Amino acid sequence: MQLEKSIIEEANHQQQAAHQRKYDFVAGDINGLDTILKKLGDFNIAIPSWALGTGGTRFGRFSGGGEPRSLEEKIDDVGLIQALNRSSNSISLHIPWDIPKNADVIKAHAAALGLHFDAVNSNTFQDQASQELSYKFGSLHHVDKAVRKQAIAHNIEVIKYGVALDSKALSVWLSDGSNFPGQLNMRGAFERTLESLQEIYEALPADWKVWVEYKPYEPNFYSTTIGDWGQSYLLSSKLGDKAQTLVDLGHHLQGANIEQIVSLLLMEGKLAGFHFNDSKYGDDDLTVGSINPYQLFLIFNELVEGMDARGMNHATGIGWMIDASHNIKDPIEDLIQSVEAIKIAYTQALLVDVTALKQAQQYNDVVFAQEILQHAYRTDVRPLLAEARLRAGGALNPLALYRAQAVRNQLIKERGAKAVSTGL
Ligand code: AFD
Ligand code: MN
Ligand code: MN
Repeated sequence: MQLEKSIIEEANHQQQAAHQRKYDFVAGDINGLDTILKKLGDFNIAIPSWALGTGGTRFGRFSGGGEPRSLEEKIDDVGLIQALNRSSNSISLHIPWDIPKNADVIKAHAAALGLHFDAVNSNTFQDQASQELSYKFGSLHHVDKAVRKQAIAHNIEVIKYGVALDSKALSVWLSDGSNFPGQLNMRGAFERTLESLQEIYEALPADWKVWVEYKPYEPNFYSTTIGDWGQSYLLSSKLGDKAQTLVDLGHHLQGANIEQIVSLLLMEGKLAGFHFNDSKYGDDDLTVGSINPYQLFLIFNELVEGMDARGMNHATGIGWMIDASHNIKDPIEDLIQSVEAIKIAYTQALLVDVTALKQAQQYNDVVFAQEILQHAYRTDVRPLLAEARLRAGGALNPLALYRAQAVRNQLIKERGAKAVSTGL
């Protein structure tokens, strides 16, 4: 299904007066309002193809119904999100969960909804029925060269799918690691991973990047071969300019200062981009901003400052993507909430008085430095987001409209209550 433009316009019309009041109240105090609205209009976050169905844990999966049954239907769901929020104009595919059989048809389908393709993701953390050798003991780091070769070939195949879709990056997340001390020679595992990645790197087209994701544990519980940003940075440095480090917010041990990691990677030109989500304990993959929105703001504060220092375009300078799992929420509603949370944090970071902050830092005025940051963080920027959406043709309140239109019920009618999408 698609949402007619007239439905969005009608809903906006009804909410216009209330919106205007809230907008005028906030906008009056904001310097450079037009620039901020323009930046908000440009800022899009990619939606992962594997997040449009219900997620699960090893204990179970509870489908909410109406899940997309095919890649086309996944694209349709991203189209719905984009029509509502005008901030989600691309989709990131996971291969082999979502193989585009006919790239031209898939591209045209997406383009009709105003969408294009973000990074493509390889999958060597599961065995596929058709595959000859097992990844039980790893893929790119495997002790057996034949397994490594198979995993390298898969990544090169994923690049080919991406080229056909006009993607520009390959995102690699490996579950390679060990479950018990002694199982693995750590240096050997790292060296083999580097060698394998070098072969994949050679296959990248000139205008492509490879994004190396890290994660401290799970599914392996003793060591992960690319376990933290240092290990990823080491690999991406050795590989070359086309390799960068991908930060998934859930892939840190508790208490890690992610904003500092991000700041330094950006300084070195090695920050590929983000997989956004939120977490309380580990790789929880919860809705962005649902647990620790202040941390998200502090990350964006470093990003805005760092990108400005390097003269980078905020919208296109690095990759912005959600990587979450919707175990109990309607995935579309969850994604709408996540995109909103990301853009709220981004807007608040844009409001930071950089000159005053620099001065406070210079004079070691710790109290004032905190005041400056928290003043921005405590500003209710939601009316600014709504205004930017309105100007872009989206809905003033995407979630309310999604519910008012009973979109999920319509999807259940179209696809069935038991439709299950591919993914984890
Ligand atoms: C993993 C990683 C990742 C990967 C995904 C699969 O975060 O990016 O593609 O899960 O669902 O934890
Ligand atoms: Mn991820
Ligand atoms: Mn993850």
